[in-house]
Amino acid sequence: MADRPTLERLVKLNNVWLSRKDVLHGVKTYDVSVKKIRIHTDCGEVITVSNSRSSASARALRNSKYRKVCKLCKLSDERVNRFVAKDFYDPGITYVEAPVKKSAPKKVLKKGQVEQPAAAAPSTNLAGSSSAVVQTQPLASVTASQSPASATASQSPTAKKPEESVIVSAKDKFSPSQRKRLETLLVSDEIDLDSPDLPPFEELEAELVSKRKAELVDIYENSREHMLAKLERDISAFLISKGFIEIKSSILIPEEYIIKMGIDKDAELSKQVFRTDDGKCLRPMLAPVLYNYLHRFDKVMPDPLKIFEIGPCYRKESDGSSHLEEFTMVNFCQMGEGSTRESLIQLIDEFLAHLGISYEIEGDESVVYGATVEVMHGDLELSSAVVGPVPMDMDWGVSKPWIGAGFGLERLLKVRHNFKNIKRGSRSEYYYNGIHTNL
Ligand code: ATP
Ligand code: 9VF
Repeated sequence: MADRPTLERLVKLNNVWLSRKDVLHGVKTYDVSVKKIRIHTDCGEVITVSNSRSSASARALRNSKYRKVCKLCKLSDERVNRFVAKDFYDPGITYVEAPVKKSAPKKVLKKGQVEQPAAAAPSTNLAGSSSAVVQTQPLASVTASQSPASATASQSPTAKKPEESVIVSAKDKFSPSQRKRLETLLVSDEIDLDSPDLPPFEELEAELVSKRKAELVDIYENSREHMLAKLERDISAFLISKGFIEIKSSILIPEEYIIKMGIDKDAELSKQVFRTDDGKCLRPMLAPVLYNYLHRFDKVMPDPLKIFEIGPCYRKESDGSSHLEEFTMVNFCQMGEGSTRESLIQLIDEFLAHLGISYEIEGDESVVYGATVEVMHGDLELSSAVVGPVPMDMDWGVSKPWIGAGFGLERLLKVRHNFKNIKRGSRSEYYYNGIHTNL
């Protein structure tokens, strides 16, 4: 048995199209992409819809019910009759109707529209401690210019009683989805969404959208730099000025490097590694290849040897606001003379002073290195730093004292820009320099 005919097949065989208002059009041409079908009707309309068997358009075409025929399309009776006769099934193939899904229909959200929660809770909360008096809107004043979301909000049980004053808790002023949209539009904590003095959702949303658009245009007209790329360039220039040589190595590394770093199969970090099927993995850290460089360049360069690399690292993570699965690490290390704890701390101090980021130093234990120097900003770990030698050096052919530190660049951006979530400064299609791109 075959599945129902695709939308493309329905269009191809009948050469007609049913509009949302059940008006029957003639199809002049159509183009098909991986997911969509774009129909050019005989009357000159262009419609793009999902090329799915289960879409409303496909169902409508299968049901062959039309309300009227488009006059401009000048459809022949033969085309209309063929459509009504349901002549789109291939003889010899038995088609099945897939069971209708019980789940709620997918909501299509328009630009700027915010999805309402399933049970649109009224915003009344008489028990609320920080409360504001809100004048509810009479239904008649819901204008066409309001977004469907705001219209729905106005028709909530609270709004049904016209011109009535109710006490609304500041915390409940916005529905969960409205709050989510506003949080997305805020870059840091520039506005307290629990403040009682805020304007209504649609006003605040419009205000924030225009502010964020202006900021993006400003970037486009002036700096045109991505904050993550710029930070990488700044750090690179700083370390080069301090005598470190820049390395760029492969992001795909042999899986055995993980074991060689003392991370055995049962260790938490081992489970976080993204493996490919040819004995390689996406590097979760820069240290293995830096070890190889220390070993090789020690035979070439004068002592002390100072190297660094900046680049993407990958780890399977579950904790959201400070962890990314794809992040950028800088790892700098020095081997040979002067590689002491004091010089490590001095270097970290100069590095963070250069970036304008405050920090505290703490001690910790790591599976890889044993004792580490943790560089913290409040509760957030900015870096793990180590004073070698460590026993593992033997496996990498390294025999001199060393110091090294690894910093996550997105964590540095999070602190510098006071982002609530680390994603704002990461590689992303959703945020540009901390600004949401869906405006
Ligand atoms: P945490 O304990 O916070 O998960 P970690 O001790 O596993 O970090 P290290 O292996 O020491 O991290 O990596 C050095 C630095 O790289 C960290 O201090 C942090 O700045 C950054 N880093 C590590 N993992 C991530 C991640 N998943 N997302 C963003 N940055 C990360
Ligand atoms: C400290 C962070 C082993 C001599 C080439 C350099 C360091 C930084 C550790 C990183 C890691 N280590 N996430 O080593 O600088 O490796 O766990 Si080296």
